[in-house]
Amino acid sequence: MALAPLRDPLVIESAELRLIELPLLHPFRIATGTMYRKVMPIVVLRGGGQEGYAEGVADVLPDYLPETIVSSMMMMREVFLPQMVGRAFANPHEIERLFRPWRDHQMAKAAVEMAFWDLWAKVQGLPLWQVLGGTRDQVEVGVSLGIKPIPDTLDDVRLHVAQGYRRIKLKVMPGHDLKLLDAVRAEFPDTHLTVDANCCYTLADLPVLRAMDGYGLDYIEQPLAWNDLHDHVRLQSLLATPLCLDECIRSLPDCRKALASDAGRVINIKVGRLGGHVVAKQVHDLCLAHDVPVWCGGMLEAGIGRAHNIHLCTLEQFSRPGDTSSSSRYFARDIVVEKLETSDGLMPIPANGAGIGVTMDWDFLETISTSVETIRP
Ligand code: OSB
Ligand code: MG
Repeated sequence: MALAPLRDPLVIESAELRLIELPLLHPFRIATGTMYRKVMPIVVLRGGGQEGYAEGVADVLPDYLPETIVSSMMMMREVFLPQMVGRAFANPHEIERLFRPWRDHQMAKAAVEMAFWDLWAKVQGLPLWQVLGGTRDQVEVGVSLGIKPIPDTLDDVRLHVAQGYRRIKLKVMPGHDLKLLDAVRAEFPDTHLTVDANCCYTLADLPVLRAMDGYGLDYIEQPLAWNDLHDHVRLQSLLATPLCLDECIRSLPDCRKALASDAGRVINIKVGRLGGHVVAKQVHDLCLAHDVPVWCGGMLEAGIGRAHNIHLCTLEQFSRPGDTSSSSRYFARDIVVEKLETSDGLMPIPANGAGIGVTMDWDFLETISTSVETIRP
């Protein structure tokens, strides 16, 4: 990635760390639990006369990956932000290098690294997609539909197909899979369809997983354990449908090993899970070199995280529709002023100014903040 250094390194003058709570319009149920509201850290970095923003994507409980709101807030407050504030950085790679020795905590690293990208792009007066090296001006999106009774899911599929979404992803779990696929395929024989199991099957479920081969799915997302590439290798060898890895890919070496062992043939890139845009871009580049399709996953982000994701999707190898659908599907009111809405399954790149191209709705943010702290040199 050609990252022109600034003429003068960018000094991080201060950081603000907030926790906000945003109600979800509809509960979102996946195999591991149900989410009713989003609790999320917001990071603001100040320097060079600008502000850079990011959201953290950890959950309250360690139900997706081991990180939690508590652990990621602690790591940002005690470790990552104090290492940045008062110091100067020439580009985001220096942030990635600074945090690389510290094990795990990718979501906490990602939030501060992403805020730096936004700030760094703004100081240069450039949109984030351009400094990331993106090549498209709109991105194709699909939707991820949470677990509901089958008739309700059919209504959801009808609605989103009619809205032009380019792919429908159904959350599944043991006991809620083949009947659902029968019903959806009966009405939508040609729709791009995928399933996401969030790790809830094992190789003992092989008969069900084999049967999924019969539904013309684009891929099966993360059927097996979050830390088990080995079993995915075995499963992929027994299925015709490509496996897509989400939880299993938490670093560039994870992706290298997955591709080398054929543990999956599609990669879900989530910036938060990978520790930031630098690693997300490295995973993207590796997949590009191996001709493996990637797409951008989501964590029910509000407008700041969603805007970051949309900019990332402009990179060349994001050849499958992502989960970065309209903000109004999730929230009655978002934390940014601009509306992040799709039209015919296409999401425009936010472009209100440099960086992530959206404006924080500070008045609203204040009303939903449960804590605010400032980190100074
Ligand atoms: O596995 O992709 C996932 C949401 C929370 C945790 C994990 C996942 C998801 C989603 C939602 O699928 C995607 C979205 O943001 O709409
Ligand atoms: Mg997933």
